[in-house]
Amino acid sequence: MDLPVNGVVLLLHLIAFLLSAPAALPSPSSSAAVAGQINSNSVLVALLDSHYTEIAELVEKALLLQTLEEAVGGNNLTVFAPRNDALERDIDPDFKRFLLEPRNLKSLQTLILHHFVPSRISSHSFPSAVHRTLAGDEIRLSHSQSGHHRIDLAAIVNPDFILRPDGVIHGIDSLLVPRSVQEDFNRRRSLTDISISAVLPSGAPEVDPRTHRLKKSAPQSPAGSPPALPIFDALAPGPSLAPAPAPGPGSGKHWFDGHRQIKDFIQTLVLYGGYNEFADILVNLTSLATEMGRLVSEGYVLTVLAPNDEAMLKLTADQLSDPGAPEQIIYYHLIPEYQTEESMYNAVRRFGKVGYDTLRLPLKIVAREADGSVKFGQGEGSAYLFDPDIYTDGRISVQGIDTVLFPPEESPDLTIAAAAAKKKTAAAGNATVSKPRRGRLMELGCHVLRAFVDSSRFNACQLEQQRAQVLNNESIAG
Ligand SMILES: *[C@@H]1O[C@H](CO)[C@@H](O)[C@H](O)[C@H]1NC(C)=O
Ligand SMILES: *[C@@H]1O[C@H](CO)[C@@H](O)[C@H](O)[C@H]1NC(C)=O
Ligand SMILES: *[C@@H]1O[C@H](CO)[C@@H](O)[C@H](O)[C@H]1NC(C)=O
Ligand SMILES: CC(=O)N[C@H]1CO[C@H](CO)[C@@H](O)[C@@H]1O
Repeated sequence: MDLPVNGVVLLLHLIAFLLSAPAALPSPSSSAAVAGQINSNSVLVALLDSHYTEIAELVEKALLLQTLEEAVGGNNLTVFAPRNDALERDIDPDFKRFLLEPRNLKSLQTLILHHFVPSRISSHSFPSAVHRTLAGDEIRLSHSQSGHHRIDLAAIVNPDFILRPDGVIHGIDSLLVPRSVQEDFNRRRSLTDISISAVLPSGAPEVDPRTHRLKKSAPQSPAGSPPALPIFDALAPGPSLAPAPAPGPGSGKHWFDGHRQIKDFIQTLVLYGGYNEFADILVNLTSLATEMGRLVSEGYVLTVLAPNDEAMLKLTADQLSDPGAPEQIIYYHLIPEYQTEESMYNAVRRFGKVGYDTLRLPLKIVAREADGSVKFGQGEGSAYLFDPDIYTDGRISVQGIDTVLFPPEESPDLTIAAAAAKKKTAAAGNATVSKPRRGRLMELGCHVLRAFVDSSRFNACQLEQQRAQVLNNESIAG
């Protein structure tokens, strides 16, 4: 008799669950969640590193990182990020206090998820529409007379501010408060008058105190356009700056000499000390250095994980003998993003594991936190960030590491090969374990060093090379 009633109750519960917690549903195709790591190029990492620090902080306070990670694993995410002032100045202090009280965590979560849409809404697909947010309710995109697009009551002041393969961030000028949160707040205040608004009224024109003129809102920039600032003014930005898009063939405005930049950083490595082997390889592989220079000239950014000399000396001849092997090794150490020690450390601390793309496509380097530092790679072959920020100029960042990294599927063979080679040399006498290879590297390195750096360094290189040969001959003789 009461069986059907139970069925209905169950169904209602199910519906309520589906409506209230779409974000919590694990997506079967959630690649990021399955792999247990988030891509460093993810829109989520970009948000946390962006200048939208207030909303980023609230995402963490609301304990939503995992929910959002899962959401971005299965779908693109569109983030409507309120500018910091919207959460600092333009918000009722009582409302902010309410949000930060632990017992109101649910309201805070709903508020934050209300700014995320689980699909990609680029500015070119802005026509008026209603979108369902991760909080389960709806927001309305519309067009205002002033030319701004609006999302509910907020103006979209920075459309396409950050574009990533898995999502997009639009900057908006005020907080989006879902009705349910507004009601929770009013209930808490024991006010029945719904008309009290959590967000202070806006609309009073802002006056710039220096010029005594009205402040103009930021000009709208079309999708994919380069940063408004000239490139020289934009130098030394933080990691939040999105890389400038590459100009099409022939359209490159070469304001910026990437080749000079590459030379600078190689010289910095040499002066820094302990990274000569790596510098030498880069110098020898002129095509590689040229390619890096070209990329940087065209607005791309690079992070170089430079293994120190000690690590490079552990490489065996076998590992370097295949044609193209040195290039493959170097390409695996180049990340096409601008990352500093701080940005990488923050990312691994927040997400546990972060996957960085390398120029050796499609291979990635996995980083995680270990001992208060960043550790790259897995198991035996993992490397610590050893000398942070050796060179950082906003486009190229060089981070010293203490082991040469190999992709996971390669490393077992290589470690076996390395172990075999080690045994061989140990049997032959262990004084010169790695010298033969050093001679080889130096041989590679000296050739083009002259072209890139200076001749005194070239001579030193040749001397070093002869010494290595002597040792090499001795070890073969012994
Ligand atoms: C995200 O959007 C991009 C561009 O539309 C698309 O190529 C990509 O497959 C989407 N990713 C997911 C997980 O849907
Ligand atoms: C290897 O080096 C160790 C210490 O440096 C030494 O004790 C050992 O005798 C050496 N073995 C050979 C085969 O030379
Ligand atoms: C080392 O041996 C090679 C041939 O094996 C020889 O050409 C070279 O001159 C030798 N170098 C030194 C410094 O003895
Ligand atoms: C990749 C590359 O250009 N390697 C060169 C490094 O220098 C040696 C010695 O001059 C050349 O033989 C290699 O071709």
